[in-house]
Amino acid sequence: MINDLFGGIEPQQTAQEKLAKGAVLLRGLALDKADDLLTAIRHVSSASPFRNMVTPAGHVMSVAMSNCGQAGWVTDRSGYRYDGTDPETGQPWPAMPDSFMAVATEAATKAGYLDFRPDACLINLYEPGARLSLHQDRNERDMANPIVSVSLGLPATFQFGGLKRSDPVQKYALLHGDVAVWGGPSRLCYHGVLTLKEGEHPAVGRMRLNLTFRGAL
Ligand code: MD3
Ligand code: FE
Repeated sequence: MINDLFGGIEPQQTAQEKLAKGAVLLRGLALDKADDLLTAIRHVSSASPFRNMVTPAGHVMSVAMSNCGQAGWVTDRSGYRYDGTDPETGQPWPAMPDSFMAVATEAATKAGYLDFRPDACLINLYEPGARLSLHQDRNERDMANPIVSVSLGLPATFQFGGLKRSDPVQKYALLHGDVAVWGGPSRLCYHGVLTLKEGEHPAVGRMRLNLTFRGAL
């Protein structure tokens, strides 16, 4: 019976939701990898601790950040850029953990980006009250690379707009284990995260963590 090859047990399949041209949401793709990713985040942040960076306008960001890979995203009074050195430690950023690279390439492949090899991963830590205002990611050299994002911990409301800041935004809930891939025509779309609500996640605690994988160099 061709319709019952798996005896009624379907192979693991994550829902694939198209958000826009080039943007795909893979609900729960990282659920079974979350414990490994959390262990790797602890490892990275023990070498390059989370810190609240300062924007060029002089505002302290409410989101705390760290990075791993060949380059990390940094901001200070002189601007936004990628840097091979962590300015807080004076050392190279920690290497990209294998579990990070594996989830990034799996997601990109599922979304149709077959040879994405990220060289940078920005790790965002949100505590209740933290937010990320509407922005574009435009510090990466080659916009042909997608960005892969992995959400862990408390749920957040994500805003996704158009190519102009004033374009209307759609809102999506991003939950523990959700993975999204942003490329092609959506690569330069404005996006942001609304103020994180109070809560306690069973595996992650009172926070949200987000990994964004980038081809920066
Ligand atoms: C859409 N992070 O670090 S991930 C960022 O949840 C950032 O921490 C958010 O925006 C977070 O820059 C959102 C989802 C995301 C990331 C990059 C995008 C959406 C994107 C690039 C283009 C379009
Ligand atoms: Fe962004």
